[in-house]
Amino acid sequence: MDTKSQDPLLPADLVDPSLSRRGFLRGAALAGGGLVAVGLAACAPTAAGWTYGPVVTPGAAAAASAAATVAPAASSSPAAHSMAPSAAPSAAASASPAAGGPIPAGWSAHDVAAREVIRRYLGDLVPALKDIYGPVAFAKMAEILGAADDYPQLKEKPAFVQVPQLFLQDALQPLKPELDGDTKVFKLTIDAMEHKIDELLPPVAALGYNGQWPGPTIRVTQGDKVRVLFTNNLTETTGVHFHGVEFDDFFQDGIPFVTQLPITPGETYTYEFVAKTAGSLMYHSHHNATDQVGRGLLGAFIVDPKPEPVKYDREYVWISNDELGGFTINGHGFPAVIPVLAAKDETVRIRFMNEGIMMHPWHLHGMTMRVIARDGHPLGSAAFTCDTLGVNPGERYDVLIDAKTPGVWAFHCHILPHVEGTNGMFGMVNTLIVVPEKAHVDAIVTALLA
Ligand SMILES: [Cu+2]
Repeated sequence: MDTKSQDPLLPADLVDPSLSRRGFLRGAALAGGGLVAVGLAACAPTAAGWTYGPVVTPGAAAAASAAATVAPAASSSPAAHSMAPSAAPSAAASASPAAGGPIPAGWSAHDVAAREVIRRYLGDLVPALKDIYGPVAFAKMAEILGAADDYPQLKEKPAFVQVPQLFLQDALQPLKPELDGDTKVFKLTIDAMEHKIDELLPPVAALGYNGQWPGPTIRVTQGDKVRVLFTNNLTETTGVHFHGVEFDDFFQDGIPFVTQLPITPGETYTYEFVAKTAGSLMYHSHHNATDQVGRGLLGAFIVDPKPEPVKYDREYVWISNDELGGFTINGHGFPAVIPVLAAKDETVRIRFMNEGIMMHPWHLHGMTMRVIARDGHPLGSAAFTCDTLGVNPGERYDVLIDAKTPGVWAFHCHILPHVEGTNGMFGMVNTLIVVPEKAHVDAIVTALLA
């Protein structure tokens, strides 16, 4: 298995497999520039007067004083249990005029908080955008962000870099197997852990494979013999199901009291099967799953067909969840979500996987998605093009995006209470950032690592 070719965000020539944490930074840096445009052009809440109306106070001075006391979205939200964790921090932490400069006339606390989210998202990447997008576009971005205020986040790393779980990139990179003859052997632990959805929020009591949410990607080639050992470090029992696999032996299916006894605390349990089914699959708990999957026991299982018929330049695994921690993409809520980046004329493959309990319609601005596979199975002549793709719980969809138009493009769930609230954007928001040249990617990375 060539790990160099499997980084989800970067072309092979940029990946040093020995530097996965640095790889995370690279991945994060890639798309960092994009959020400016999200705040501006794509998802700016211009008339949030319905369910999540801004905390309106007349006049700039009043808005300024209200900013620090804006009520958490949970208090007014029908999805309160899920919204609160992602929505609260922008107002609670730093959306104050003292931290961000004067409040423009006509703004409410909502505007202050919404801008704060984008400021946190871009962090100290902002200066690097000048060389990427050119002076004219950069000037617009700087004006929109209020860069002249010299706000504190201009000197801080972007939110998605600050999340302590720097395992995120590791999670998106495949786990390296050991070889036992011609069998690929993966060893994982099942752990209780503290997990930060967003660096400004207190950690949640989560569960993870190898201490990660999502767990590390397990990736093999169609036809491989696969053995996966799970050591249960929890104080409760569990079971692991490989979702989408066509098993020869139903006792490998991972369902306690149907195909096996539960895996007890301290026990190491082995699953073994041939990866007959190619495509985007998953693995997750299938025991007390409402709680265990909702708390993070989930991961991607990718089986590459041999040969791979689909050509693409970059790849991204996109696992959604909507229970503990609110609305998340790969275990984090916006602005702590790593963007998707591509250079112009590249093709990006996204593997949507829904590990939550509700459907999420993923909507890409500015370009379309070519849907090529459902639940790992190629659609062939039934492939279709769309800009909004509903992904139900348990489903996986593979899409190709031709990054033909440079810019920053919002890419988000279109159930609006999952993405925008009183405190600005949160949760299931991401961006596709198309830069003019591959070299621009390196420029952002260099700025981020500096
Ligand atoms: Cu959604």
